[in-house]
Amino acid sequence: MLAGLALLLGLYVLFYYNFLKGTRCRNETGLRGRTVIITGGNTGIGKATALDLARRGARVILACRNKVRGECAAFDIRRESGNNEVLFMSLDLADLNSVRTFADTFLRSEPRLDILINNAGVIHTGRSKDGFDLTFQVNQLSHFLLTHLLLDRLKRCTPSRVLVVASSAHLSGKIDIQNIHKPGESFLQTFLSYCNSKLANILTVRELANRLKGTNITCYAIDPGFVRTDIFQNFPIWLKPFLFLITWLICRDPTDGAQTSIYCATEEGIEMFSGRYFANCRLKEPTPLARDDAVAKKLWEVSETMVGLTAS
Ligand SMILES: NC(=O)c1ccc[n+]([C@@H]2O[C@H](COP(=O)([O-])OP(=O)(O)OC[C@H]3O[C@@H](n4cnc5c(N)ncnc54)[C@H](OP(=O)(O)O)[C@@H]3O)[C@@H](O)[C@H]2O)c1
Ligand SMILES: *[C@@H]1O[C@H](CO)[C@@H](O)[C@H](O)[C@H]1NC(C)=O
Ligand SMILES: CC(=O)N[C@H]1CO[C@H](CO)[C@@H](O)[C@@H]1O
Repeated sequence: MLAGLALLLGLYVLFYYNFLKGTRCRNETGLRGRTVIITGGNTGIGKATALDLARRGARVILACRNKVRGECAAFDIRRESGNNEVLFMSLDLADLNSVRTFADTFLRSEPRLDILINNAGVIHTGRSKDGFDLTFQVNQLSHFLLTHLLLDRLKRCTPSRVLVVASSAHLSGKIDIQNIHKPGESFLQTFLSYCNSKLANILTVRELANRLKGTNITCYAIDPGFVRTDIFQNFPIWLKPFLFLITWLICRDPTDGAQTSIYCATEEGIEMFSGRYFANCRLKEPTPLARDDAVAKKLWEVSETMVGLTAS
């Protein structure tokens, strides 16, 4: 009995280190003089990413919705990295006006932007200030607008990069242009909306890369793996025991979950893979749907209309 348990534990440890923990970004690229924006940088994968980039000497802007949580995280990261250039700026992705205000404030106060990391994400039922499905707006639409508003600054600071933290949840996503933005009511609808938003993230990166050909701005979509973070906090209570088990058995910690973001932000020589999807610090093929250029283009156009960049 005891020997059996020990064997199981041993197998689990082997399995964890070989398959679940993921790959470390081994690069030592320094980022002194570079400015990074990371949305949702106050916790989870975003905070772990921000800490690593701060250690490399970057000036790091944590774009977060909550001032207290944002300032606390900036304080932690300054202390742990020894880098004083880590600061909070207010950004609520559930409100397109807040996205515009953030971009204005940033562009007026910061001369550079080298790396934009669209990291924040939620799985939350409800409707945004602008009337869209909350999950879809936070994860996709607001980041789409944010990227658009900051593009000129990225152009002035080439070579520069845009990263979008997507997910393997895109496997269950679909792009139904007529309905994708409509608020869902049940948890299941919200979960599917999350999957759709992550598929939309990958398609947006694909289309962005096409539009940015020849500019020396490159972009990458990222699958961080299963990571132990607050993202599951809005799941229904009856799912919590199951989730608890899953998170402790198969999830990596946020530092391990941040490695592919760090890789795509710092690795030299990946520019030719602009527009592609990365997992475990390597290229990965997403589903065929996520590689459909016609859908990517259509989604881009409707996203422009939804965020008010073109008249409908
Ligand atoms: N964890 C996983 O297993 C997993 C797997 C695949 C992909 N991902 C992706 O990884 C990214 C980071 O997620 P995480 O796992 O680190 O989750 P997390 O710990 O819940 O962090 C999410 C971040 O997004 C922020 N955020 C939420 N709503 C926002 C809004 N309206 N405006 C601005 N910021 C907002 C949160 O701010 P508050 O602290 O104020 O809530 C938090 O900083 C997400 O895009 C997620 O989809 C995660
Ligand atoms: C892009 O970078 C290359 C190599 O540094 C440079 O030769 C080229 O002029 C740049 N192109 C633009 C549009 O900045
Ligand atoms: C420490 C380390 O592994 N650095 C690597 C960073 O990336 C470059 C280019 O891919 C490699 O040549 C370095 O060895």
